[in-house]
Amino acid sequence: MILGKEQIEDSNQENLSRHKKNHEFISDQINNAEEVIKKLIDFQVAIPSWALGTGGTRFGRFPGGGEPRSLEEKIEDIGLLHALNGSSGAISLHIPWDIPEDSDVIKNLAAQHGLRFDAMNSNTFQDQPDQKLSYKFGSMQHVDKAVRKQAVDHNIEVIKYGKELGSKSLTVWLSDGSTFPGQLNFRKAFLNTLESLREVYAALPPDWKMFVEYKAYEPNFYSTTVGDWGQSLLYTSKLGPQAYTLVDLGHHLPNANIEQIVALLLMEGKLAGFHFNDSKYGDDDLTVGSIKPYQLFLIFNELVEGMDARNMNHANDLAWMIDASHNVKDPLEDLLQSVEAIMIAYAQSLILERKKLVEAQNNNDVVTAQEILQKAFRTDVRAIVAEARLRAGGALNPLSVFRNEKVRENLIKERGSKTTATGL
Ligand SMILES: [Mn+2]
Repeated sequence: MILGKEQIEDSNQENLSRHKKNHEFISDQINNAEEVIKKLIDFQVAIPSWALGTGGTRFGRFPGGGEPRSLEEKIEDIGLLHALNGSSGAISLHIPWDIPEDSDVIKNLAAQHGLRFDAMNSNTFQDQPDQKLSYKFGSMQHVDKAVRKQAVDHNIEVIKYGKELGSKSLTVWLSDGSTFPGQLNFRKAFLNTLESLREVYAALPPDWKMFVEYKAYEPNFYSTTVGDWGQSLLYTSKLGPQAYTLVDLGHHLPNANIEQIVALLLMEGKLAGFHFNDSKYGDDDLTVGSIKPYQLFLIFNELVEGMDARNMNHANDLAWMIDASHNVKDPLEDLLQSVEAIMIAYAQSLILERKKLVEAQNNNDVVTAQEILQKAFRTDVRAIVAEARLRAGGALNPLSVFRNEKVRENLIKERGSKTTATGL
C-alpha cells in the first residue's frame, strides 16, 4: 500500500486552521521557532526492520495481521511511516533476518520511498537452521576458536551486504555472557571478544563506523561480556577511531543516569548514537516516551549541548534509531508514537535557554537551573513538531491519517491476516 499525497493533504486541510493557531501561539513564546523547525525537518530516525511485526515475549506471540512477509514489504511499511511523518527516512537491517537477494533492486525500492540504509546489525545471539556451530555459550567470547571465527565471518558478511546497500556502519550487539557464577573466566571472555572484534574491525571499509552496543543483562543473567558503557568504551578505545559506543536506553540497570553517560561519551568523541525505547522495569521494548519522557528530554538536553560543544551536525553525526518491540499495539502506530516522542524531546532541548542555564550553573543557582530545564520540558512544542512535518510533506496528525485511511486493514487485505514478519 502506498499513501497518496492527496490523502495526506486532504487530512491536513481539515486540521489546518486549528494547527495555525497553535503554531502561532507557540512561535510567539520562543525566539528560535524557525531554526527549531529546520533542525526538526533534517532529523531522521531510522526504523529497524525487525520492529514492523508484533514482537513476541518468551511466553508467546500474537501477530496482528498484515505483517510484512519480505524485505520489500518491510521497506513499504517504513515508506508509509515516512510519508506520514517525514522523519522516518532510514532503515536499519538485521542479518540474516533480512538478507537482500538483489541489493540494487532493494536499494532502488528504498530510494523510491525516500529511505537510506542506516546501521547494519549482525546476529550471533541465535542459531540459524543451517549453522555449523552453536552460539549457546556465546559467540565472540566463546572458548572454542572455531565458534569465534564463525561469528567474525558472519559480521564480515554483514559488512558486505551493507556496502552493497550504501550503509556506513555496523552495530554489534552480543548476548555473550554467563548465567551462573563460575561458568566463565571474565578476563578470558573479554580478551576473546576483543580479539574477535579486532578481526571484524580490520574488515571495516575506511569510511565505516563500528558500534559496540552494551546491555546489562538478558539473555544472560549473571554476567554480560559487554555489560555497560565502561566495558564498551574499553573495547572501542582499544579497537581504534572507527569504533564507537552505542547507547540503548533499555540496556541499563534501573535508575542509571543515562544522560551523564551520554555527556561523557560525547566528550570523548566515542558516542555512536542511540537505540531509543522506554521501560518501566528492566526491558528494552516499550514505546519511546511512554514511561519516562523527562528522562528522554534530559538525554536530548545533553545530546544537543554536547554535540554543539563539538560542532557536530545533529542530523548526521550520530546514528538515531528506534529499537523496541512488544506485544500489544499495531507496530506501525507504535512507531509513529515513538518518532513523535523523539521529535518532541529534541524540540524541547532546542528551545532550552542554554546561556541562562550556563549562568545559573556558574552561580550555583540550583533553583534557576531546574526552572530552566523544566520550563523547556513543560512547553507544549507539539505544534512546532507538526509544522515541521507539514513542511516536510507529512501529515499534521499521522495517527489519524493511518486510521482514517485504514492502512492496517489494507495491509491485511494485501498480505493476509496470518503473516509473521521475521525478527524478534
Ligand atoms: Mn538495541
